[in-house]
Amino acid sequence: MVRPATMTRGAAAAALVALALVAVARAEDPYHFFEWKVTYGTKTIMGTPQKVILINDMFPGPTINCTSNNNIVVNVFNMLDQPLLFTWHGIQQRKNSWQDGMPGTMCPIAPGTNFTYHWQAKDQIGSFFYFPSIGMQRSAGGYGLISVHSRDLIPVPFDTPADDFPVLVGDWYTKDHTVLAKHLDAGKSIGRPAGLIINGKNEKDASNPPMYNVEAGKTYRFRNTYDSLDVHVGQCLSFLVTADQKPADYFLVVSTRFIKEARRMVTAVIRYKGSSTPPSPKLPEGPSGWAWSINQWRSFRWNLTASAARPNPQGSYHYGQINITRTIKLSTSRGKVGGKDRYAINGVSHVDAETPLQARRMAPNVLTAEFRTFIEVVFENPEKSIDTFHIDGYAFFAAGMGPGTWSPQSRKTYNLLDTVSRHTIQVYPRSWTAVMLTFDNAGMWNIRSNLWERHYLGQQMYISVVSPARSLRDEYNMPESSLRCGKVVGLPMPPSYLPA
Ligand SMILES: [Cu+2]
Repeated sequence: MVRPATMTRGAAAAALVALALVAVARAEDPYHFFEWKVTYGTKTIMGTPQKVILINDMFPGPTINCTSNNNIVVNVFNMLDQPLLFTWHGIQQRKNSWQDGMPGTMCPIAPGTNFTYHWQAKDQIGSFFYFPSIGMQRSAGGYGLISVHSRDLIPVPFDTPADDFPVLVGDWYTKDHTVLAKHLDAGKSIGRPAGLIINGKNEKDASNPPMYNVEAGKTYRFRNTYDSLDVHVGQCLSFLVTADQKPADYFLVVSTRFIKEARRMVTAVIRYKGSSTPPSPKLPEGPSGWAWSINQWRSFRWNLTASAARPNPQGSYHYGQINITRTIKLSTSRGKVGGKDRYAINGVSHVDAETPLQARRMAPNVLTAEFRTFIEVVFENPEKSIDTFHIDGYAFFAAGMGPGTWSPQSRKTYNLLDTVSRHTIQVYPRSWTAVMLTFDNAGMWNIRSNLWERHYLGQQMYISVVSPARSLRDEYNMPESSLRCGKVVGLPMPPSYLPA
């Protein structure tokens, strides 16, 4: 390819855009095929052998490594003794909630059967993860990283890192996931986890051999899902680390924050090439207090001057200039039903139905949003502990956070210029968080607490976004291969959408 030497930066960008359009017109985006055998296995993660969920004998499961717009095909063989679904946390599933893998959107894959997911990482870059969405299976593993790289043609505002490291952090319970579910069903708490793990490993195993190997002077990208840089439960971040210290071994430390009990902590070793110096056993003090955390959140801003790929969930970066057509307040609560703990949103504690809501379209625990309206969603958390919320199918702009209850006056404190768009947001104790988004992705989408105990006990709901045009431009048809369950068994497929 000839590249004129005198081209200005702007012209080069224009030329690249033209090239990209040609490429799209010529060929379908590349496909990646995966075959996953999901089984139980025995692993010793916190000292005692226990039953874990493995994918192709691995925990964490295989990484899905792809590039924006790639098509992903995953044939899942469920060899567990329970129904199974995978959800792709943070993947927006444009027009395609049929593949979102929550019990309200899909029928489960029955034990001993298989199902093939088809989805596209449409217009997204970043780190995401998948996990089994039914019951408490997530606590037994079955999760893994989804790494969506930016296309070569689209610039990012940093040099290509020397390497890319996953940091998948999770709570770990030594009890079986079915036992945890039984505890919750009986109205008991599952208590605090036994500890934290990084990439499926406890501290000892994450250090020997070292988990991350670096060379002095180089910069590395860490793909992180969970809590460290104050990454809240269910959040994903990737961050750059320059190996600018004296070549030696160092600890990467992950510790919990904002829980009453003693901190849970896990470390992994980062080894500089050629190092023979063990890591210093003296770990740095972590930050403390809410204010630090909120301030750090405020410091996450878009670099509005960088020419770079960025999520564009609204078809406009100027989210602060769009008129809000509706405010949806979602207040969480905790209460007893039949003497047992339940969690709720706006007083409704969600229970999964035998038939996905997708098939029924309307149910009392489903909110309806008008297609393409720009909506402000306010999460209120009156509890004493922090919560985090995720909206499937979307990324949103977290415009504001504050103490107490939200009022229209609270809008004066919003960042309407350069907050980052994300799929999961924290709500501090006795506080609110307001997010803004255009409901332009038709389908049935789960809104959930990422605290899985609360999620299991009803702190989740669905939002139904229907395109009145009934056009394939707005939503794909229900795939012929969709599993059927409950009330829709034997019924014909819903009427097809028509080409635009
Ligand atoms: Cu999601």
